[in-house]
Amino acid sequence: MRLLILNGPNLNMLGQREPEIYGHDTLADIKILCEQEAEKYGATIDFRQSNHEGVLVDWIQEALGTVDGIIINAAAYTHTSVAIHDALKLLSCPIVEVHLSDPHTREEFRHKSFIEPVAQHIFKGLGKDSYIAAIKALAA
Ligand code: CA2
Repeated sequence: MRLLILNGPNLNMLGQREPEIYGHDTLADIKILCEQEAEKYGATIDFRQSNHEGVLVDWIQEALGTVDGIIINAAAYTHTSVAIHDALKLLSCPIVEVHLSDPHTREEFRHKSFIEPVAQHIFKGLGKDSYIAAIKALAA
């Protein structure tokens, strides 16, 4: 099983600000945890981050027919990106939306998700465990 894990803007800064919301782990820490979890299921992961919407769209398009599942934390693009929504819609593999925090308990502008309509599962508010839950869900 090949899993693509995509991370959106500013997540490369994790662990440096707002630990009360996002925790103390860096994205590199989360990548290692994901690799360890994936190994339990014999899965391989390709873990990426970009601050650029078009790059995320390119990566989603490249995933067409080459991966068995996508886990995506689109960060702020979750709430704005029709382009990422449309790209994800092209895929036939399962899509899992993840968030470290629970956007629904935060500012109103975070309540709308353009990923939600195309996702089979959503894990949010669990910190890094949202990613682990997503890997488990895809492995199951
Ligand atoms: O909770 C999540 O995972 C979010 O996707 C994180 C996004 C936010 O826009 C979404 O509403 C919810 C923000 C990522 C910002 O990353 C930071 C990294 C370091 C320090 C502070 C924020």
